[in-house]
Amino acid sequence: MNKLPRICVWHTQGDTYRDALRERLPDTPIEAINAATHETGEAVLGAPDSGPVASHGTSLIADAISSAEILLAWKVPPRTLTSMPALRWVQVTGAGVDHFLESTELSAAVTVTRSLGRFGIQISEYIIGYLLHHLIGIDTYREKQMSHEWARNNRPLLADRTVGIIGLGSLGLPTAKALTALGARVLGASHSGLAVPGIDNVFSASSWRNMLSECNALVIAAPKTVETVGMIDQSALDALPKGAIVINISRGELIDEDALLEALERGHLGAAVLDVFAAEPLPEDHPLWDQSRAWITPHIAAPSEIEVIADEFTKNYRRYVAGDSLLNEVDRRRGY
Ligand code: OXD
Repeated sequence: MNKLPRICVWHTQGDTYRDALRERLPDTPIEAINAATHETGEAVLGAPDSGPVASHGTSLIADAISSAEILLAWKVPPRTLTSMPALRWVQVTGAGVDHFLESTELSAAVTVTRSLGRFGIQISEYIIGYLLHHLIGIDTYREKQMSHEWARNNRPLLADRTVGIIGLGSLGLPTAKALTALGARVLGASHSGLAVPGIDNVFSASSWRNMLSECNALVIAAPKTVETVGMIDQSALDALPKGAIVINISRGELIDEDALLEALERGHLGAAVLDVFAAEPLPEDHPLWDQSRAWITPHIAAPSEIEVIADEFTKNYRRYVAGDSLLNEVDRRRGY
């Protein structure tokens, strides 16, 4: 039998990923490198069974990297990819692949695939949870409960609201379907603007601003590309109706954060639900923390579930070995 292609896993939970893959691919050479953090990607532990880098891990890391044909990772620090001469395929453990596509170190010959995980379900639940929380007024009733107050407010329905979704891919589309099932009117924006069943109207990359004035809530679910960075600028925010809710589960860089803060401060926006930020972790002294209309979560809307990602990767690995086309391959030119 030909030698099976080597896999290198680079992740903060590298060992757990490696063990999950070894269960599924017992004959495959798999090395794991535990990165200290996702932010720096810096490695702290050696390859399997090697112990800390400080003792004898460094050369094992170098070996694992230089001989791997396949990389499973969320992100890697500078100079990793240039140390991988055998690399042919990167599977990203998340939905967004911007960290790799932005790297000038990624050779054009390397295929990039992304994971689908259960991100679509996770994102839909997150978005609908926050929308309902705001519409029902859960916090207000909780406060009234504390003071034993029987005070009834209006009870707006999601079914009477219009939600705009920017990005109708593996995250935006399931959300659109779930919202439609609850009776909300959904508008969407995608690069092509092609009609999608169940979505009232789909706008294109050149016409998406036309939908904003109708959106009681705006969900940002588009990938980070040269086209989308900074797209939610002050004029986009101003075009939303007063009191609208902005929800960002994509990448912080899609929104002009200063303009967002200003729109929250002057009460033009009713709320911003933010899972992602231009700088992560959000710096401790960032004004968004103390903005009462901002709802902040630490990039948890759609966590990668190791067992699910391991299943998905294994399926693709078998296709790779068989010479079949890979699932969820990214168009590197388009950026998603
Ligand atoms: C992803 C993410 O891209 O979690 O999967 O941000």
